[in-house]
Amino acid sequence: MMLLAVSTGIASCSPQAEEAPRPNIIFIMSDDHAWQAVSAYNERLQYVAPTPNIDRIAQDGMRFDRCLVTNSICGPSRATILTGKYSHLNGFPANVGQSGHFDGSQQTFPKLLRDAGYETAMIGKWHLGSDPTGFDHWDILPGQGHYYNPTFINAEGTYDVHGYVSDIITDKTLEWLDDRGDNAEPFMVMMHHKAPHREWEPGPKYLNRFQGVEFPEPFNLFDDYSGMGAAAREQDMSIEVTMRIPEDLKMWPPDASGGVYNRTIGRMDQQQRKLWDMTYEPIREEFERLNLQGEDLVRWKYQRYMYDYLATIQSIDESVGRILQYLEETGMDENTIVIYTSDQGFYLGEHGWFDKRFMYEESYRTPLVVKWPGHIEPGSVNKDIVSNLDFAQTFLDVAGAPDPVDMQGRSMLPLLKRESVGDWRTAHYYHYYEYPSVHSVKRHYGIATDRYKLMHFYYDIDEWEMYDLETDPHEMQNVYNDPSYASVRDDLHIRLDELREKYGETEEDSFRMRPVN
Ligand code: SGN
Ligand code: CA
Repeated sequence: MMLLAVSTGIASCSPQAEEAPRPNIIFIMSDDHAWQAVSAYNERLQYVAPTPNIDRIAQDGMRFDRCLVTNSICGPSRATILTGKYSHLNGFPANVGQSGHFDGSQQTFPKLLRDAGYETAMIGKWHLGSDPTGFDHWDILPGQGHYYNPTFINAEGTYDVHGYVSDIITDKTLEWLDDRGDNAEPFMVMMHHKAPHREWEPGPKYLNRFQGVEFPEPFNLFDDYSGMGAAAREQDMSIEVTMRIPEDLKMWPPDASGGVYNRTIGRMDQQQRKLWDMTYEPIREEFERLNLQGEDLVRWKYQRYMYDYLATIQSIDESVGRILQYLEETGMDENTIVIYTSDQGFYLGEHGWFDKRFMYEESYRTPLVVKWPGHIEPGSVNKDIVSNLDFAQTFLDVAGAPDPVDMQGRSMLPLLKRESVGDWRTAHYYHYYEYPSVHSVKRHYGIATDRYKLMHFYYDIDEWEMYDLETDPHEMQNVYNDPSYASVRDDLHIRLDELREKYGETEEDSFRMRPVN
């Protein structure tokens, strides 16, 4: 049996001689990395844009096939991860305005790990509006951060670093690990990447990675939403309408300046800009010559989108590879648990979309792979419904720290060890609040089981949608009013009410927890 030193506080944290030392935790998270864009989840990707290092975590450990988020957007996901609580309790329902300011005085898992004798660090994208708390060391990007020559903030102040953001975040993490030297305390480091967030700017090394590659289109790229509800029709996140050609697809005219240009490629030095132009100028010239319209234009935009998005992920995969290599070279890999995930999923052209927010599977589900030698069976796959709500309690359990009574998730450690768990959750609760706001996805909450999904777009339209993932895995046909599903629907309603009650959420919360400016 594996022994974990159970610590009750800093004073008692030194492990007994016969006990295994408590494991280190490396928690790698990227921003908007769709599970469809991890080749461990998507075989088709093996041939066009593989992610061998992320896949290696799955091969050496466990792949979770149904990790669902509580609220599919950046800050809210991060607040849930830190607190182990739903948005209505952690006070961070939406990215915008005052709602986008995390109350750092509340209980978080890094604070509890620190109390238990762990050294804690947070490096990279934070996006919670307030300074990090509970960390011995933090070095973060302000807000969304920049891809090229990014600004960082740490306890001493604000400064710029020359280079590409994913490489810099990795360098900083490796430096922090190196600087610890022989420190006997276990550590927990959060290496949180900005990529592959919009506007998907690839690093110099991967600018040409996908030249000549044709990416397979999703079959519902031209979805007309006839089987879905008003929320799907009225969003503002389509490749066709919303995706901007110069800003998102790098088709800037040579004399471009101002706005998005300044905050993105306008930050590059001459050498970086030269490499960039060598890639994009020929594409832009061809685009002007082709003068595409209608579906041809959407197809072209989709190809450009995939080229850039997947190229930013190549840098993420390289980063993961560097961390794994470092762990192996130092022998630390034996006693370190490595987690790779994203703050939520993302649309890669499914339903004609990019972005996230909806409870449909592409953005609701997030990648999750975990390795821990000797504890997780290599190549194992878990199909239970787990959630970013569970991360905090999992980390605490792995560290042997007590499980706080007020967290709302559950430790995944028994699942990682493949112990039989008879009463694991069979349904998951979701709630998205950020409307009106960018991308115009209407507020909704809902319940998902292994087979069904029931969603309520409650605010300003009051519409229900229900999907049968077994017969309709791409969620094209709302069956809420289909009489043959009446009993399933009634049962889902009951279970949804039960979950709302369990998590302490009321109808009033739904309306109260809105984006506040
Ligand atoms: C920005 C993006 C949006 C994105 C939000 C939230 N626009 O506003 O496309 O949905 O961030 O993203 S951009 O023009 O600035 O790229 S999140 O990951 O932070 O939630
Ligand atoms: Ca995000």
